Amino acid sequence: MKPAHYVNGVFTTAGTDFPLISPVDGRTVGAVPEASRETVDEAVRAARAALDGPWGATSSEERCAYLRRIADGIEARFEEFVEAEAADTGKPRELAATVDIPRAAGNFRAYADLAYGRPERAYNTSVPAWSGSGQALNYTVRRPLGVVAVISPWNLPLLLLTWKVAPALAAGNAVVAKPSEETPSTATLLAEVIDAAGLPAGAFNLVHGHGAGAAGEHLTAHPGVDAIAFTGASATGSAIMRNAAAHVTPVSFELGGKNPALVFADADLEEAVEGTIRSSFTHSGQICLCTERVYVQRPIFEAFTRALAERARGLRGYGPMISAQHRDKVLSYYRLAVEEGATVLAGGGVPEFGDARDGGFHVEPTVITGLPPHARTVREEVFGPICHVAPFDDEDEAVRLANDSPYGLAATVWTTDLSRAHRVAPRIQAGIVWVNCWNLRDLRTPFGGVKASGIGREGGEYSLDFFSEPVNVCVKI
Ligand code: NAD
Ligand code: 6OD
Repeated sequence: MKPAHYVNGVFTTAGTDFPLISPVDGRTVGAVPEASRETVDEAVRAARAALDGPWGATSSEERCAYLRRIADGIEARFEEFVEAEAADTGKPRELAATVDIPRAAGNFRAYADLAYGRPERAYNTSVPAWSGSGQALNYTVRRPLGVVAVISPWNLPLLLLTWKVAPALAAGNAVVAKPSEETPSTATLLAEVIDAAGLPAGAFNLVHGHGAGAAGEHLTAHPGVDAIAFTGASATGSAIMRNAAAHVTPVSFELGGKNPALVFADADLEEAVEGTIRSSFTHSGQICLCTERVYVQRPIFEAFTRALAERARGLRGYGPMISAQHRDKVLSYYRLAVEEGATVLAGGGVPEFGDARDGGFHVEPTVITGLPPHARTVREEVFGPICHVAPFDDEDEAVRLANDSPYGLAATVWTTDLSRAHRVAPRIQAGIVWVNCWNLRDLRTPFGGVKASGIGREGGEYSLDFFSEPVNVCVKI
């Protein structure tokens, strides 16, 4: 299947092709059309027309029914989605089959449930004598923002695309989506599912292409776009914000992280080690929620670090970095860590397979220690399978180290002391704190980050709020 744009209900491969490269073995496996400025314009015009046409006239019930049909459509083509996601990202098939694709369908179901019958507030208000006395009724309705641009990254391509598309559609917006240039396939399948679900033309549009100076920038700088929902790197967020400023376009940003794990001496050691292996190395560290800084209370520092490094050395079946460029960036941090004085306890290099995978973009799961808090490797997001382990003495120091970061997305706390968990969690400057678990998701909860990790919250009502505008109606009765 060749990735295609989907504009105004029509699939098109207009534009110059760029190669689609398999991260598993480095081979070119396809071609992707780069959307021109004209194609982006056309998509934005189609979205506007949909709002002025049948899509704009749909009721909340009708939109929720569409969302459920889309979820059914994803599930009906489950295997195709799994294959495409695993091929584009190189992630283990099992990960795509247990996380990415079920969550993509789950996003549509969750927002169908949340948007349907969403309560609206009403207030009885006394009318002052100068306005005629009596009562008034104030009630608040929410209306869609209009044309919403959705820009998503390559690490969880369909999960993160649908995480925004589902609530945007549920709230009645028309969407123009641009997935990452590295991972166009499941977005194209999604467009096919949406087409088959019978959404009015223009309600959902898809354009492929690059970011800076290309389709992504054309879209987010477009005067016809009423809001931008973006997931990706913090530096890209800044660039998008500069363009959005020209039209005061509202943004919701889910950005980078340098997430800490705090392991207290009273933690269940095995559980904390296994949990940190998962939080640092799932999808080879290419999840924004992954742990890259591990702080361990001194009495268990040696035992924890030894066990973590041993488990990391034994990891098998992990996937590659998404691209040669990203592999080179991750390896440059492996080298920088050593230059900065780190001791490498596990990994640090490139695995050898003796087969076609040697042409791919694999790096070893890596555990390092011995760096000061100001080292670049401890402060900058690597977005690969690496974590730095450092000791701490008490709770205050643990919190101070966790917060000593330009980022603030997620944190994990490992302790069997419930009081400590409740004391520490709210002191951590992050949008999400997991205690004795990691990446346990409930789609109704707020999701997002502080500092350089984002602007706003998505998830549940938070997404529906972002993708709609409250309008208060005051009726004198
Ligand atoms: P990226 O910022 O390079 O790209 C993300 C998307 O933005 C892509 O679709 C890209 O084409 C587009 N883009 C790039 N430059 C643009 C520009 N100037 N204008 C408009 N669009 C532009 O990110 P990536 O490399 O795809 O993903 C990795 C990054 O994403 C990491 O920093 C990671 O932490 C972050 N991330 C954050 C979350 C979260 O929920 N907070 C989730 C996943 C990934
Ligand atoms: O689980 C989610 O809803 C979510 N937004 C995950 C983000 C992961 C980042 O890579």
